[in-house]
Amino acid sequence: MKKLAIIGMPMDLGQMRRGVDMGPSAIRYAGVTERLKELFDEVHDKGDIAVGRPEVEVDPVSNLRNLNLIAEKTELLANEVDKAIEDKAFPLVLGGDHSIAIGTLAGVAKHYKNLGVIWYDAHGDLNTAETSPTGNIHGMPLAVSIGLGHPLLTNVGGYGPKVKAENIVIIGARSLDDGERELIKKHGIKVYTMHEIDRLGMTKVMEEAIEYLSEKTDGVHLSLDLDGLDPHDAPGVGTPVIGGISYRESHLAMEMLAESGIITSAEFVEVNPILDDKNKTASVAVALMGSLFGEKLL
Ligand code: HAR
Ligand code: MN
Ligand code: MN
Ligand code: MN
Repeated sequence: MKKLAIIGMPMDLGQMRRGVDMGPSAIRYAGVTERLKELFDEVHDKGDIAVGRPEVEVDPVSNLRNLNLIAEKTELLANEVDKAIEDKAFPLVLGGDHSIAIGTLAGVAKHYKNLGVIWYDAHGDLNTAETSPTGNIHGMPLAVSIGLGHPLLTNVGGYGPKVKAENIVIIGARSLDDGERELIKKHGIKVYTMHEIDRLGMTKVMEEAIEYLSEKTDGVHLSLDLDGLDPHDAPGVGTPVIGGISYRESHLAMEMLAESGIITSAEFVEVNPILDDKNKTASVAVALMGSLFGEKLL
């Protein structure tokens, strides 16, 4: 019995470009439910988490923009994700900027002793208030997941850390801040930058990543930031970085994950329809979800 729970997280508080809160609508408009209905016995769209339209918090001292709001809203997401898993459904979260991963992981990780994470992204999202050049929390969720950052964020869900650094694989990185580089070295986080993807090819990268994670984890969360793709293929994102992963390579990566059977939860984030070209990025997200869940060409 394969059951899918789709959860929308319309939150844009983790960065400063408005519009990414419309990501879940754009992905639904691109036909997510219809597409995935073919691949599951049951697909339930749980609607959106009630983020509302809160006034943005201004706290010039902390270098953590919207800290309290993000802690509060991601807690709501964590509860919904937790419920989906208890209901034996695969949780698929639609973002929203990447700060929503704080909530997704809080809901997922309590169900696994040794959760693995694939972080498909141009960025490391490993900043803390001390290292962040922007104060934007969407640049911090992976650090938060390993217990680094403000306690209001690391304790979402009432526990932490969520993930061990050695259970993380970052794929597609090409824009890392100095503090993030240091942290990657210090914690031995496995990273396939664009250099390794060019050099080894996506097939080898995914084979290695899958082998690395399946040896030691009891579940793997895929956190896919659409800016991991090249802006030519995914233009509707707030922080595009040229030289990214192609649409085809991304399909291949998703198909290999489908074949491996290791993925137990997923989120697709940073889709901003205001910055997009005729909903292209949302459509790309839906096509990749198709491959992730086992869609075949023939
Ligand atoms: N590293 C930069 C920062 O911390 C930019 C982060 C951009 N993040 C995302 N998520 N779009 O990957 O602000
Ligand atoms: Mn990201
Ligand atoms: Mn990113
Ligand atoms: Mn395909």
